[in-house]
Amino acid sequence: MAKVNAQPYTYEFEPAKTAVVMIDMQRDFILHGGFGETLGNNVDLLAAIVPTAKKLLDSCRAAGMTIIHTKECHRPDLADCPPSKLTRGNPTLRIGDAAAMGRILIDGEEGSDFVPELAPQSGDIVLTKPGKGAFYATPLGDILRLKGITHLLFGGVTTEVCVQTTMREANDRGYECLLVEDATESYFPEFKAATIAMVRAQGGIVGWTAPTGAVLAALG
Ligand code: TIU
Repeated sequence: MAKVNAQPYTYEFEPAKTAVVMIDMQRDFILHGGFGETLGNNVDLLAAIVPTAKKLLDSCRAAGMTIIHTKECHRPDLADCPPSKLTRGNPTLRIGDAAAMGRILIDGEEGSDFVPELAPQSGDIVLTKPGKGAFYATPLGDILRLKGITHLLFGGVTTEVCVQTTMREANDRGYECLLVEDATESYFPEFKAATIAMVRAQGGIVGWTAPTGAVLAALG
């Protein structure tokens, strides 16, 4: 049993029953010219966590843990994109529009792919998702059940949108969840800090939080 020095108290997990869920480390959110930038965000903040996310994935993969990567993206015909998502706000480009890395957030386009440093490795599981949460309209729940997974470690972007939404979905489904503090990032540092605080408040109402170093120390 691995024991992580976490907040609000020690998080224990069996590597064989634990998956790392790396959320949406896609070029469209992290690199210039993608969806994140069209929403008016400074994407450079997100690129800074790539080496840490890679260290977490590489170490957990070496420990025999299940690795799951998610991608927020849509069908080329946009049939799985709610009109509300397509039209909300005032972005310079909308989902499906042609941009520097292909059509914005469309499956198969360069921009919807992962940043090269975090490309999935042999044995990793890749899921596409049309929503912010990774359980909605995906086989994630079935995959975790079939693999006997009970514990989930979360990283990726953005902390308060797709990561927090998925972590809350998982918590309500009975998974023991830990947010890896330095393997997740937001366009808004104050929203990241607030998410970490609210996850572990009230005795861990959504789960635990810990830095990558504490997870790696627990794996030995
Ligand atoms: N993956 C994810 O968080 N999608 C978003 O749209 N996030 C924003 O913060 N916009």
